[in-house]
Amino acid sequence: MLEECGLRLGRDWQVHAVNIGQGDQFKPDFLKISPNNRIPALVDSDGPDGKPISIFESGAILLYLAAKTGKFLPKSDRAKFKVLEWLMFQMGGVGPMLGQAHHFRIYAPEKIEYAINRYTNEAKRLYGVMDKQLENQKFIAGNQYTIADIAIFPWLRSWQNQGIDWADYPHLKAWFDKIAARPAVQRGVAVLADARKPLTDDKSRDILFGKTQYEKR
Ligand SMILES: N[C@@H](CCC(=O)N[C@@H](CS)C(=O)NCC(=O)O)C(=O)O
Repeated sequence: MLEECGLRLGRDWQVHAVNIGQGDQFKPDFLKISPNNRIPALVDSDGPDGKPISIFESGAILLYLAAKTGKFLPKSDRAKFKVLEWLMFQMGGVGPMLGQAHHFRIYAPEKIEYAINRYTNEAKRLYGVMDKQLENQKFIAGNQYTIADIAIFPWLRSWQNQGIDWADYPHLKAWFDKIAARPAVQRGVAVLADARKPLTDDKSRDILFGKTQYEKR
C-alpha cells in the first residue's frame, strides 16, 4: 500500500523486522503498538493531529493510509461501502481461514484429517466466491483497484500451502497475475523477503503455538 501510494522505502518509510519465530512480537515496546502481538503494525510520526499515531490490524492500516493519501478507497458512499464489504471479507474470512489452512496443513505437529479437510475446503470455497466476483469485473470490489484487492492479494501468494489448483479459478488467477505484475506490488513483496522462512522448527512452533503465545501479559 505504501509503495502503491507513491511512497518509497528508505525515502518515505522505514521497515522494522519483527521476527515472530523468535518472539519479537511479545516484546513490551512492540505490544505497545500492537497489543494483539501480530504483525503488521504501522507508526506514523505525522498523525492526523500532527502527533505520532500507531495502528495495528492490516485492514485498519489500509484504511488509515487510504484516508491519509486519498488513494485506493472511492469517495462515493456506494463504491466505498462495496470496498469495505470486501475488506471485511478478507479480515473475517480470507485471512483467518487461510491462516488455519496453513496451520493444519503445514505447521501442526500432527496431521489431523478433519481439520485439514475443513480448512482446505473452506479455502477452496473462498477462492470460489472471489472467482465468481471477478467473472464480470476487473477488481474485487468493482472496476477500480482498491484496498480490498491490496488486502486479499498477499494471502493468495501462498496458494500452494492451501491446497489450491489455479485451474479451478480462472478469473481469480487472471486478477492475481495482473496484481502480481504491478511494479509497486513487486517492490512491496520484495521487502524483507530474504528474512522470511517457514516457521516449522521446534523453537518457532513453541513460540507461536505453545505456552509463549498463551502467557498472560
Ligand atoms: N488480522 C491480522 C492478522 C495478522 C497476523 O495473523 N499476523 C501473524 C503473521 S501472518 C502474526 O503476527 N503472528 C504472530 C503470532 O501469532 O504471535 C491482520 O490482518 O493484521
